[in-house]
Amino acid sequence: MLKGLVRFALLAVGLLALPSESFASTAMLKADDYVGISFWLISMALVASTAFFFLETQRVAGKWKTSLTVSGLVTLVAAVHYFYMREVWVETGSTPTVYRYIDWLITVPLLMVEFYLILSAITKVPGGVFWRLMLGTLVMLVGGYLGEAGYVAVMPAFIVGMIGWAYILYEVFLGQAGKINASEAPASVQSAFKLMRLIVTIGWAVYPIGYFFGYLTGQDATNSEHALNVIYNFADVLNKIAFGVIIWTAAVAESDK
Ligand SMILES: *C/C=C(C)/C=C/C=C(C)/C=C/C1=C(C)CCCC1(C)C
Repeated sequence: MLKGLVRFALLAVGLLALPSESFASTAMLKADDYVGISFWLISMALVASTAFFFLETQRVAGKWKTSLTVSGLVTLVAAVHYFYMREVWVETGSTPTVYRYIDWLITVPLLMVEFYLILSAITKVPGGVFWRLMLGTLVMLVGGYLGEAGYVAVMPAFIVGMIGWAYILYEVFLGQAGKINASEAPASVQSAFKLMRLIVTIGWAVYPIGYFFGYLTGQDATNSEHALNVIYNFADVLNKIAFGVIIWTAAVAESDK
């Protein structure tokens, strides 16, 4: 079972390398294209993280394996999207909004599942917690997409997105998820939960900042697109890779007891 998992992880990572190979023949990354380079670097970091999280599932206690697997899925899904996003950027010089949002639509719910899983590893958690986190995620992302894709004016779309995010924050700080953590979780889970919460507050705040610099400063289009992509890319390192590492830390600490 474990050997199978490892083989799967290695195969997945190997397959991931393929699309970037075939793309390389059609577009070259220029040495001064720092946005393109950031797409490239993060693609590689995501691939490496995926291998790491999958392999480390062998090391932790059973109830933690799912959390680490989900972390690996987040970085796997993002890595594939990053290959495509880099391609769009290098070939056309424009923002890969559709790929970005498809990625978020898959990975943000998976990150929300992590909150649920990390609490479920230590106690029984009502399903409502999960569904409320999903609802907030959908409102946030649909709002943002409608604005970025030009279906709705950027400001009202931004406000709708902010409302969805605020709802998620409410749930993890003051709602049921927060309460369960405070009353029932052991110290190491509490500290992981608090760190994850901090990421959803401070780490996620980087995205609306990116949106602001991308659409709301009145700067010329090229500057705005560069800012938007660099800021979003930086945010993904924090919120996908660092988030997974935090879960890994809690899982290892709890498993070694
Ligand atoms: C791995 C990808 C992640 C964690 C993406 C998170 C995205 C957000 C937190 C986006 C938030 C936004 C707002 C809060 C306001 C409207 C614009 C968005 C969608 C950029």
